[in-house]
Amino acid sequence: MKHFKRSVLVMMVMIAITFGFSSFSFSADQMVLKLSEIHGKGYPTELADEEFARLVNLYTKGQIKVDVFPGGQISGDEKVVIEQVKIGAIAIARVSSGALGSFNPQLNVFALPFIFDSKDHMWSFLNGTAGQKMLADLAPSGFVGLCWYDGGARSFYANYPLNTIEDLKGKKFRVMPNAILVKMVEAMGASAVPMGAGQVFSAIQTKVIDGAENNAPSLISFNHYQVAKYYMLDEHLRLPEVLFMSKMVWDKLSKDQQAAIRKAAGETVKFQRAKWDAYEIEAMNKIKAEGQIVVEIKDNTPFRNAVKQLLADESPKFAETIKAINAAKPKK
Ligand code: BDP
Repeated sequence: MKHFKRSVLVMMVMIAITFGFSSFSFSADQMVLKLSEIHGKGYPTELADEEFARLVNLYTKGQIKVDVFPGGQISGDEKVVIEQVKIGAIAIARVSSGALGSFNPQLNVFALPFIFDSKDHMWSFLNGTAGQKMLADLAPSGFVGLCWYDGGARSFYANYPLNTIEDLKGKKFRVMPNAILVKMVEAMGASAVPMGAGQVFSAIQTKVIDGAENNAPSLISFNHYQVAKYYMLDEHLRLPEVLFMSKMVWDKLSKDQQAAIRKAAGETVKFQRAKWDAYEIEAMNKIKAEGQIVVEIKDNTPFRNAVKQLLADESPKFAETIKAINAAKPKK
């Protein structure tokens, strides 16, 4: 008996060595896949991750269990998480396309300010052929794109009053590590400081930076509203969120398991969008109730003008996609 136990153990260790990854583990007939999420429990993308996990378990009849690690437990820096997914150390992640763009340049079209007119415009593109093809085109970078989620619109916030674009001049704003986002902030007159989301709170608190840019739900999620009291709604970016998988891990699954994962992911999109729409309003109300000064920018022409040259320089790299984005504009 003892010997039997030992040989089973040896076999399991050998399997682990053969696969060489901690992104998944096996029990008798179950594979466990790790999913990294920067937001905490209850955030719209985290709820979607949990729903995805439930559906994967259901559709694979328990063969695959997805373990969600929320709240940046694996890393508060999505760049680090993406690197881990690339080498198969983490099986699945939900990140911002702004972070993933540094690994798969086609995604940087979303880092171009004011590329979408509205939420409807973004979704009409993402759900269309060109938007879905972008998920498939993650493959050469070592990823399998599963689905898009809503990430709302991003605006600037700071620890000093923000009312117009002029107020950005000479100040330091955090961006995700992405060359286009750096250029965007510079075009608007400020200096850009790329860093992972996990460092932003203390960077604002210690005045290493003056502010950052994000959607209202993230200001709550990361507690940034506590250290940056001024929020200027210029809505310069709509960066979709993306759920994706390590191609190295994907390639080890059976065709049926792959199909089950795709089906599960596809079914969480509506779920996430509904959670997002409700939480976007709730988060904005909470921020205001907590005393944050929120300024609506009624006419964002000065912001659009500031990035005209940047768009002229960068757009040719994404000509085909931009054509599809323009064609997806909902008819007025
Ligand atoms: C939030 C995204 C999150 C990013 C974060 C950021 O949901 O995935 O990590 O922005 O700015 O909106 O880094």
